[in-house]
Amino acid sequence: MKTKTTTLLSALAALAVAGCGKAPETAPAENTTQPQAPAAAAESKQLSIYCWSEYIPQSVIDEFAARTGIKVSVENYASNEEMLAKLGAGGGNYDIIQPSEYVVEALVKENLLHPIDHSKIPNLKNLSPQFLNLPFDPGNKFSVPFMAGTVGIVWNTELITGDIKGFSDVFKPENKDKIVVLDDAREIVSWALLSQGIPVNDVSDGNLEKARGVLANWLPLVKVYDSDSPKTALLNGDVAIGVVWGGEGAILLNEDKKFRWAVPAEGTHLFIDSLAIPKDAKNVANAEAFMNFILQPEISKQISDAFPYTNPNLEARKLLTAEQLANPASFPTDEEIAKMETFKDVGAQSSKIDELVTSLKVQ
Ligand code: N2P
Repeated sequence: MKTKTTTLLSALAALAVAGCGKAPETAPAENTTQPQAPAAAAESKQLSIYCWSEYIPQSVIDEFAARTGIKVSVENYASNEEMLAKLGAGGGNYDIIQPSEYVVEALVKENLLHPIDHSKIPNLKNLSPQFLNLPFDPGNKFSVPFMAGTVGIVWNTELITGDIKGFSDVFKPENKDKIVVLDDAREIVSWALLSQGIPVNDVSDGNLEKARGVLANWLPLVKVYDSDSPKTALLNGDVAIGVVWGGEGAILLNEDKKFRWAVPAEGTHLFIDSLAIPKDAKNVANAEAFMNFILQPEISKQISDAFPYTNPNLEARKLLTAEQLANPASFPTDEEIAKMETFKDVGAQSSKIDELVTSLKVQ
């Protein structure tokens, strides 16, 4: 379990002060549309990636390194807030980060991202228009969609017998100490808001108080908080039901027929996680080469094979099996998606969201 000591807002403020005075040392751009061509990085053969855990397979990193001669270092985080805290503390010197939609929005507002040269990323054409040009980054000037996905409920039918439709079926007294949830304050608060019919971005003080009332009952029932690998507690029988990332649910469904998945009836989060380049990145051309690389259909398919989220790459989807495409935790239906919400940057309220969950977790 991770303890968050820095909120989204304070991390952004620290990042604005610490991070971005330096001019980026962009490698000279190579005028090529060849997806496998290395970046022309005469002075640098390095790429430093800071990404979510269990999201970019090592085989994909190794293949990029082998094809380009670029040495790649990878570090992982378990939440957007953890990533921002590290950047804000001056750690890293990363060339690529992997923020969710509301964090792209916040980083763009604070002028903390490097614009992306679309001429270096011809494989952008493979992406579904559904995931491009969204309000958090109009024109995708600063972000390239990596994976989308949802948060849903997965349960072990050998241990949970009743029908599960929504959050109210998970957080019931009889499920005490049988529940795993994501260790992510913004997610947890969104479930409580949705249970009250409140849209996930309406985080006024009054609505957060309503969420507090709900979570004061829910969180004492939770046994495990885990954003890295919530499937583990379900697989080893430590818990019976969870609210987890879609890709984690999809792996469980593939693993054992005893697991079942539901998109919460109250509504849920549709996340869009993108690749972005911090403003002070040293290896911009290499970062753009990596973005173009992962958008190749065969590479993107490898990512889906390992981490079965909602792949926004339509050419890659053509390479997936019917079974992969039919996994309800990987690919929600259009009808389900229509009921989901993306998160927006909520400014100063983000600290209150973190504090709310932290205070209830420690009780
Ligand atoms: C991958 C985590 C998914 C991130 N392990 C959800 N925003």
